[in-house]
Amino acid sequence: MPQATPRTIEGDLSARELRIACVAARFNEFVVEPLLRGALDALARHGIDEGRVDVVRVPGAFEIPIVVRKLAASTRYDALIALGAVIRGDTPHFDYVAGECAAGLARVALETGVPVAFGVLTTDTVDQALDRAGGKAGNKGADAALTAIEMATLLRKIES
Ligand code: INI
Repeated sequence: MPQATPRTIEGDLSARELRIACVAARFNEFVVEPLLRGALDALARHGIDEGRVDVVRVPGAFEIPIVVRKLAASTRYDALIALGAVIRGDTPHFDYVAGECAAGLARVALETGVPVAFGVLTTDTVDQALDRAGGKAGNKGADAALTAIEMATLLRKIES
C-alpha cells in the first residue's frame, strides 16, 4: 500500500495583499529608526505597497503592547510589527520594560489571533543594539518584517 505523506503547511513571503502596521518606540530613537527602515525596506522588497503599511509611534517599549492590541482588535491588519530598543545600561527599569513588553505582545497575539513580530531589541549595551539595527549582526527590524509576512500567510492558509 502506498504510504501517505504528511501535508506540510507553511507560510511564504508573498506580501502583496497583506496589510501591516509597525509600532515603533521613540525611546532610543537612534536605534529604533534603523530598525523601522529595515522593516519597511523588507516589506517593500517583498512587494507590499506603501499604502498598505501604517507606522504608529509610541513613547517607549512599555507602551507598545496596548497600541498593538488596539490595532489587532481593529481587524484592519494581517500582522503587526513591534519595534523598540531596551538597553540595560544602568537602568533598573530594564527588566520591567523588556519583560512587560515581551509578555504583553505575546498575550495580544494569543488573545487576538493576529501575529505580532517581536522586533524589540533587549541588549546590555548600545553597541550590541546598533550591531542588530543594521550593523554587523544584521537588522532585526527586517527579520521581524519577514516573520510578520510568514506568519500572516501561514495563518491565512490554516484558516482557508
Ligand atoms: N523604553 C524603551 O523603549 N527602552 C528603554 O531602554 C527604556 N529604559 O531603559 O528605561 C524605556 N523606558 C521608557 C518606558 O518604555 C516607558 O515609555 C516609560 O516608563 C513611561 O511609561
